[in-house]
Amino acid sequence: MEKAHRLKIAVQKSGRLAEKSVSLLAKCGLDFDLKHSRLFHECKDFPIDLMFVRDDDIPEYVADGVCQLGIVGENVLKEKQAVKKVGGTDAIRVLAKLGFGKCRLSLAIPEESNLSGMSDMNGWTIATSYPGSLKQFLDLNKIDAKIVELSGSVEIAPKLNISDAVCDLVSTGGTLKSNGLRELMAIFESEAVMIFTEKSLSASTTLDLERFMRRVDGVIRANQSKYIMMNAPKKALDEIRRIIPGMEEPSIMPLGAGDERIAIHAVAREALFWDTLESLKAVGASSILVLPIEKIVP
Ligand code: PRT
Ligand code: ZN
Repeated sequence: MEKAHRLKIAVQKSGRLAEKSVSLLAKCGLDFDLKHSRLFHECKDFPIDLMFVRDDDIPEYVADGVCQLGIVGENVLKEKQAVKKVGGTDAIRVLAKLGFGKCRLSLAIPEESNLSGMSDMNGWTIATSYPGSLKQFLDLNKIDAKIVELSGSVEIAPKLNISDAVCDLVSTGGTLKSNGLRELMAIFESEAVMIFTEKSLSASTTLDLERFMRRVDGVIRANQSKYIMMNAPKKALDEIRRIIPGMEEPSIMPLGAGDERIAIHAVAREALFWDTLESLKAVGASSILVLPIEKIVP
């Protein structure tokens, strides 16, 4: 295979992952001119080209080495690998979980269905757009059910008497609920991932890839972290360290002439929820500020 001189990355053209994928690349400092409807969009200041495609085709483009990188839901990758329709998808590596497009592939049944155990599903019909993943699950759990493959609107299948149950992606659960279905269990969790193949990678594109992935890691770390500042009684410091999840060694400055109160500045590696901030207030912290972080370079 001919070696590429520039990296190519496949991204969903329109849909749930499209905007966040482009926004991730922009946060990595990549500047694309997206005004024209071309297949490839050249990045002006980094040797990488963007290719907009349907999400279902992304594993294939990467497996074939047409693109060395792609942003796709784990659910799509797992399904392609399960049905083995795309040769070479086993050689695809997941370089990073990207923290968006989160959902789960779940089994759901009509509210009124009685199910005392998984074995009750023997002989059932299950509608899904994920036949490969569902078959793996059924085989693993030794359930002998029939799979009906539908390309969309899976949630209406029980009402139409096409199936006894469904296996579909769920995020809020609203779609299942409004169709009278109840979620039984998740087969797997999914989020958008950066996938990669070393096919067609040259020595120079290997270096570009390392540079690109360092930027992606920096953006993911920053998205997961917050910068927190507060004033607090000095004696509450140990307590505060316990309250803030993943707090790194904070900067501590004395406040005023006495040494009873201090200012604390720190990076928190996990989400800071309201109850965390309320716990900080309860131990005497005040003027608490939580700020987003744009980039983290270790
Ligand atoms: O046109 P193209 O083929 O590129 O896009 P698509 O229509 O196949 O996919 P799209 O844009 O709908 O989804 C792209 C990816 O987003 C999926 O492959 C998942 O990785 C991810 N994702 C995250 C979801 C959901 N959440 C999601 N909720 N994909 C689909 N859904 C659907 C689900 O199928 C169901 O119909 O939303 C409904 C359930 O949502 P809730 O919130 O009611 O539970
Ligand atoms: Zn699709």
